[in-house]
Amino acid sequence: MSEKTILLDIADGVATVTLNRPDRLNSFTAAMHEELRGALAAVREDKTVRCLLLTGAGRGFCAGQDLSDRAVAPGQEAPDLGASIETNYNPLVRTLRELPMPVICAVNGVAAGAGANIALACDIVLAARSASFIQAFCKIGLIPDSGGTWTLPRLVGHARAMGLAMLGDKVSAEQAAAWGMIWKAVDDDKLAEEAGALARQLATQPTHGLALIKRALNVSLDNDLDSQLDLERDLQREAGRTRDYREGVAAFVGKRVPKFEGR
Ligand code: T3D
Repeated sequence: MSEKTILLDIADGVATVTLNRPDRLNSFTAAMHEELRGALAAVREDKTVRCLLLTGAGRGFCAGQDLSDRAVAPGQEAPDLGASIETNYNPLVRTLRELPMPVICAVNGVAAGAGANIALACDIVLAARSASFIQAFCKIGLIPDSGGTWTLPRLVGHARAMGLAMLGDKVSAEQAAAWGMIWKAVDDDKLAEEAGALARQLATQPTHGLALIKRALNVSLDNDLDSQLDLERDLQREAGRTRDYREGVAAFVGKRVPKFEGR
């Protein structure tokens, strides 16, 4: 029987999803996309899950699309990459951005092409010091996808986004952290431990409130101040009606540690 290309483990309120084609640097096939969709749907359904942790097996995080079935013989029609993006990559990025819980990415090694931009679509990105990010698309005549042309300028500014997209240079984890592309770089042998601890900690926090923070920040750079103030008012109204808000205030006033339920 063939090995699963996606591993899903749920414990302590954390769903850990591992991309699992290490011999191909976890590059995506259509079957792997399908398995990932199934895993993320299970995560969304499971009411015990309050944080998602995404990582890769082996020495790479993800090398984007598996190019082995993209080679086209002379005279043969090229595959419809738009269809691939529409079916696979765009829904994945939308799911990560919209999942109503924190999504942590532990980038354990090279993240190239769509692999880089899927990592950058996550809410908090930790990377092993030996990991790197490569906008590899330009080297094969493509453009950054999986939200890269939207995410990169917002994270690193227009000049760096343009340089990265056109040159396809490798950005080290340290450089990515210094540029504000990711949350932080950590020692290789500490990545799993640190990302796991962070995920478990977030899974004890007010999940609904964190999901509202995510919603507000994900649209803020596209809103004017008035619209964002209105949004904050509406989301704060919603946050103020959660049990976790009541618990947070009660715990503060009672000088005790809060016990959040995620609703
Ligand atoms: O097509 C569509 O659906 C549209 C969507 C496109 C989205 C995209 O992601 S397009 C961009 C695709 N990705 C790339 O262009 C990156 C290709 N890979 C690389 O440039 C390099 O592998 C890396 C820089 C990522 C890592 O280099 P290195 O030297 O550390 O490893 P390696 O030796 O190149 O790779 C190890 C193995 O993985 C190797 O196989 P082998 O020789 O051991 O049998 C290599 O062929 C394989 N591998 C790496 N990336 C891919 C891959 N096999 C298939 N597809 C890959 N993307």
